[in-house]
Amino acid sequence: MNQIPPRAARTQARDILSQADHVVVLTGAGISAESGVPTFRSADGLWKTFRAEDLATPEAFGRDPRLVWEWYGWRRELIAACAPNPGHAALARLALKAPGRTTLVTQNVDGLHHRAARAEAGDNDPSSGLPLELHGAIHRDRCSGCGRLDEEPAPVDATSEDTLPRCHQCAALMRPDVVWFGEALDHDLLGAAFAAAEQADVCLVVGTSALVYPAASVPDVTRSRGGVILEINPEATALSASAAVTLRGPAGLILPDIIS
Ligand code: BJW
Ligand code: ZN
Repeated sequence: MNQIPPRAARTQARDILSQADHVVVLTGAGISAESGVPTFRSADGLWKTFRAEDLATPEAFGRDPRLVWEWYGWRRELIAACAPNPGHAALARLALKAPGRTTLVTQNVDGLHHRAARAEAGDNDPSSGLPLELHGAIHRDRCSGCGRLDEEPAPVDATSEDTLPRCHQCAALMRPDVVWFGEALDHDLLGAAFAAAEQADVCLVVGTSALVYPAASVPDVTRSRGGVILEINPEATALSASAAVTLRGPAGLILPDIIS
């Protein structure tokens, strides 16, 4: 895990990033691995122990909302105990230093990019460092009936179906505000991500297996418009063959090195 790619590749990545007019960054679970948040498909990933069909689909929630809430309650607690790492901080600096030049797009629901942007911005406006969260945010509740959001829900009691949170507007069950398999991503967020990918000369892809669509199309959009893909991942992925530069190693070590 502590491998760091050769100096020449890091220099090349630094040059590509500094010469770009527009950069789109796509992150996945791997950027938060060094913060202690489990990935999904790595050797010790969540999908090695848990079945996505039982926990991360609307059908699973319809069948057994208590089980789904129990799992999300456990993950909320785990994530609440984690903090952004130097990789999140470096990306936040990249996005904050020239507003409008860099767009952060994440598949992660852990909120760590947000926290890093606020920390790096200090007393300044953090908004250009905030990511488009394509798969939602695990700390928020959303009504499964009327869609009402609750930004600061109370901890969920998943001891029985009767104790699960319900909407105070329409009485339907509340659910985590995340995107499950088979559900559409937010139309405006996805549109903004693809628009940034079309405009970008560089798509920096960090810590994703690039297997889940439509998010995995973001780098392809940049490449189809003549831009290049720069990948940071300790493992080869579905995207590696299309990347102009691949830096094999942990994001928390590599990103601070290539982003000044
Ligand atoms: C490190 C590291 C370190 C480790 N540093 N790196 C086209 C083709 C085939 C299928 C489809 C298709 N289009 C749609 C589909 C179906 C499906 C899909 O993509 N399935 C494939 C898996 C086969 N997609 C969907 O269902 C999506 N919806 C949709 O398409 O809707 C259509 C529709 C339209 C209109 C009406 C209705 C429907 C929704 C997908 C939602 C995904 N949701 C999840 C759960 C989110 C909530 C939660 O967290 O509980 O999102 S699944 C999970 O996978 C999560 C992630 O965001 C997502 C991606 O995972 P990610 O981030 O890539 O993580 P890993 O674990 O896979 O990879 C980690 C990487 O990090 C590894 O490569 C490591 O090596 C690396 N790494 N340490 C850097 N230190
Ligand atoms: Zn409601």
